[in-house]
Amino acid sequence: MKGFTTRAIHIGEDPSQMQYGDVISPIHLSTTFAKERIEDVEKGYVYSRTSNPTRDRLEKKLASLEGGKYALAFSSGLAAESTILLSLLHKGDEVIAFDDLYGGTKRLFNEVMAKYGINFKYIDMTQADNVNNEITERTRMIWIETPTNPLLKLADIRCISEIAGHDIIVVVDNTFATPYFQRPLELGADIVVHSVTKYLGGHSDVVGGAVIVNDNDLHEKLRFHQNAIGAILSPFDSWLVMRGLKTLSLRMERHEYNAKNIAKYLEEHPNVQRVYYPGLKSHPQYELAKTQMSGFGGMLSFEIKGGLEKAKKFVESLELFALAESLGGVESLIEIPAVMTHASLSPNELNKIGISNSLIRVSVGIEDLDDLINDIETAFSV
Ligand code: P1T
Repeated sequence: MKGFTTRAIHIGEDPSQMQYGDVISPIHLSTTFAKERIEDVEKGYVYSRTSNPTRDRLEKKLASLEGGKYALAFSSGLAAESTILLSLLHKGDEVIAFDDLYGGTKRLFNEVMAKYGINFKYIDMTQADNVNNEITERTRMIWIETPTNPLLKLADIRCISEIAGHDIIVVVDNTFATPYFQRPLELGADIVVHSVTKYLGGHSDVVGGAVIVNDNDLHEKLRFHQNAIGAILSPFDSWLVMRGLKTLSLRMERHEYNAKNIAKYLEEHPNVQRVYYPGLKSHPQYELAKTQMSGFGGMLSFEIKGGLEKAKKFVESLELFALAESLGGVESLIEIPAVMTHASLSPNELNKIGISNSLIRVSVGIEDLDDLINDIETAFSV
């Protein structure tokens, strides 16, 4: 098999398959595809919700990068998540989920899916044994984010997949690590889900989601529901993600280099209480990070001394780090989860998970490291 970057560039872009020998695949905007006579067998495409040549090519690229057989592209990460849940769960089923998850994922679980009789149990998955203790005869799915958003906790994918066995579906949200640094299917997970909006798109210009699987039966169910529910990625957005993926490996190397250095810098800073980054030796799961991931990624969080007021002042004083939700673009972003990305959680829940008012989350971009550190240094002194 060819290397990761070669596949990221070439899969789905074969000039010999293109009408004019295009080196990059064109955008197929047609919503429908004609045939000559009623009884003609279609040329593979009928209607673009069901399948579309541009989306197909993106799906092939995504499958290859995650080491999966099949990928499906959706209009957002949450659309991908909703389709997984609606395809595979029934009333009365139970999902065991990591207690530290993107706030919007928890909102989908608690405020949408719970209405249809699906039960969600949240646990600390940093200890795989905790999963074992929670499994009942109603458990159908285990939902993992690793590293988590926003506390960068890890779950041991291999160990939890072994605990789950054949009957419980293990889903891993691989948004933070990306397939460049972590491939959950190779570690035994059944389904990988992504917010493509983040590193895979990589340029903060497309909202999208993806699901990747190996199993034929799971794929059939998901493919049916992708069409039946209809939350698909548009041809133009599919094309943008294909373009973004070609530089994923280069971007991730630089994101990681910058994040590692900023994490070390923050760890030494007198205004900082604590830094959360899986690539720091002080991270409680540093050893797991080294074996499960081939790199530590570009996301980090830290507690600033001085509470919410100081946190607000700091994030508002930065020049290069945009004060914004989302992550994974080439530009650096910063936010306060308790009042932004995770504001849909109650103060009680935030407290229980360990998301304080002075927690700041950073999506470290690929700018010049010195400029980023100078910007942080200036904001600390304001
Ligand atoms: O925003 P959307 O493309 O629908 O993806 C949802 C989602 C799923 N999983 C993870 C780990 C995520 O971080 C997200 C979206 N997160 C943000 C918008 C954020 O700022 O954290």
